Amino acid sequence: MEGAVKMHISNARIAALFNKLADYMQIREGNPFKIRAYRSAARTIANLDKSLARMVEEGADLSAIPTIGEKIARKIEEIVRTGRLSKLEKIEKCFPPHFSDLLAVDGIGPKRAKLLYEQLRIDSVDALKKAAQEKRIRELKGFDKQLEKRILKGTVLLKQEGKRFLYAEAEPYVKELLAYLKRSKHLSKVSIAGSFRRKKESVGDLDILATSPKPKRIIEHFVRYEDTKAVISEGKTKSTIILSNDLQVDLRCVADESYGAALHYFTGSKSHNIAIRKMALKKGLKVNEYGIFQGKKQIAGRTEEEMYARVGLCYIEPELRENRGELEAAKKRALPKLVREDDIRGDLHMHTTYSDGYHTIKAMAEAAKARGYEYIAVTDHSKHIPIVHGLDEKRLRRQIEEIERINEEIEGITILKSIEADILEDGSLALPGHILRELDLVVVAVHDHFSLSAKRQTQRILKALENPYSTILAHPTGRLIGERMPYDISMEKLFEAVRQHNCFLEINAQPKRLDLNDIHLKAAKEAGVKFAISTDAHNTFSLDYMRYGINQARRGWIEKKDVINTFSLKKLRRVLR
Ligand code: DGT
Ligand code: CA
Ligand code: CA
Repeated sequence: MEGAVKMHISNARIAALFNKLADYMQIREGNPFKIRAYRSAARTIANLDKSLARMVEEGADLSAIPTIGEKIARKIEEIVRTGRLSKLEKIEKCFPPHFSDLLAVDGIGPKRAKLLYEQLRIDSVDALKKAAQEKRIRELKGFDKQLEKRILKGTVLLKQEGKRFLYAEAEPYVKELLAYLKRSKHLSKVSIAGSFRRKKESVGDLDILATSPKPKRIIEHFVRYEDTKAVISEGKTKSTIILSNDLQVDLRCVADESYGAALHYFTGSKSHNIAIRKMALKKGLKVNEYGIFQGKKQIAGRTEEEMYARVGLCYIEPELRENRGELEAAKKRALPKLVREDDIRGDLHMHTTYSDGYHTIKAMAEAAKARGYEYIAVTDHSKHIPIVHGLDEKRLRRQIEEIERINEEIEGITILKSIEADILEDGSLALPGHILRELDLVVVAVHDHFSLSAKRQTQRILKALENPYSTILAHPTGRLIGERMPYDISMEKLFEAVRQHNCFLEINAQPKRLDLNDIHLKAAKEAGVKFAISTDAHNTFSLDYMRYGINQARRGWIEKKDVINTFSLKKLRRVLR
């Protein structure tokens, strides 16, 4: 539904090329420093919040990015301009055509790939599978029966490098798995851990923690889960399975007296854990997944609260455990009181049959009322984007009249008149002031021209916020998780302008958007910005996306008082003035 976008090579693709180059160089026993440099560059690139393609277009100095030197910068430019990396192509020519596929098999790294090729002439995944079935791999130096089994499994189940699942995609599996595990009579306690418990927007895999007097029985039950595609490992207290959709699930069983310690350990994040451990060490305490120890004596571990208390901290919510200042705040008893789903009194971004929504205004209002809301804003698209059947002035006037009529009839909820007005390329809005002034609020949004330079994109959005009728900037960075990078804008200038013009930033709750993200949210809050958490629902069901917006807000340290749709209608109207 978005306008024409220039296709950019993604950062993920660039990172993959460097990793592949490093793999090949490792097989050929190339310079280990260079190999390490390519790998660390790949890691940086994959985590970069800015499109390298766009930076190259703008002539930015890539070597200013940490871990990216002059030479790598030039290679990135080559990839962006030609789509290819000649150094990789040259080295690839020295190998059979499907050789690099071997590296996507669980258990095979560059060293083993080299050995398999030299000793057994294995040059493809098919050849590898055949050799494993014929039990020829176990004979090789450094290989054994166990590894051969693992490799055979791996050939059926190729690693999907870097594939992550949206939180919302993983959510139904978490529910089902926990319910399934609870059906075992040997289970005492169970909890999801890992990035899912921290409510991260995407998860690499699922981590589940259980306690039981008979862990072996729990594992046996776990590996029989019916949606399982492969059992990767099945130990006495640990097991890993792959679900039919390729989602990996790690299960860990511990004793009851270690439940809190293990839950804390497996919830992470890794860098939060490391920071806690360091802090404890200064007090002469040792922290691990079994508990907190003073010498040999366990002094905590049964609950997470106890773990935090023992190192001198109050309880830290999982969403905050990213080592972004939560330890310091917990020490000072200054942690934020995070916003909750039941603080929400209304939803300020949704579509109806007037544009590209599926349900009528009335149906959306009834559904919102059923969720206990006091108000909603109807924000159909403006006419600018053709596909979404946006409103022109005439149709918006008709909608305004219909909303006024419904508000007369309906009890217990108020429909606010609004629009999702397009921000045009020059920063003006798609509808004129004399109609916008009749609305209760105006949501403004960018839906095209994503690749403007940072300077022009920032000016464009700032100009839109200067419009006296603008209220909320929807999905402020335009990113689509895993699909489209955020557009290039100066966040500092944005935050400043939002405050200056008494506007608000949206936390768009669509699972793929979650825009602003957690890091920007914290920075925006520190800059004094207030927010609206909105679902951008296109039907009554997706009003339930609110919880994803709440998750992201909590990860960004956002409190109830920072969110305007926690206000009563009266107070909301006051801040909208
Ligand atoms: P993901 O799966 O990539 O979305 O992220 P996480 O955070 O779920 O990471 P995962 O599944 O690799 O590990 C689960 C937790 O286990 C992690 O959040 C913290 C803990 N953990 C894993 N490796 C280490 C480690 O090397 N040191 C420490 N302290 N903790 C670790
Ligand atoms: Ca995980
Ligand atoms: Ca894991």
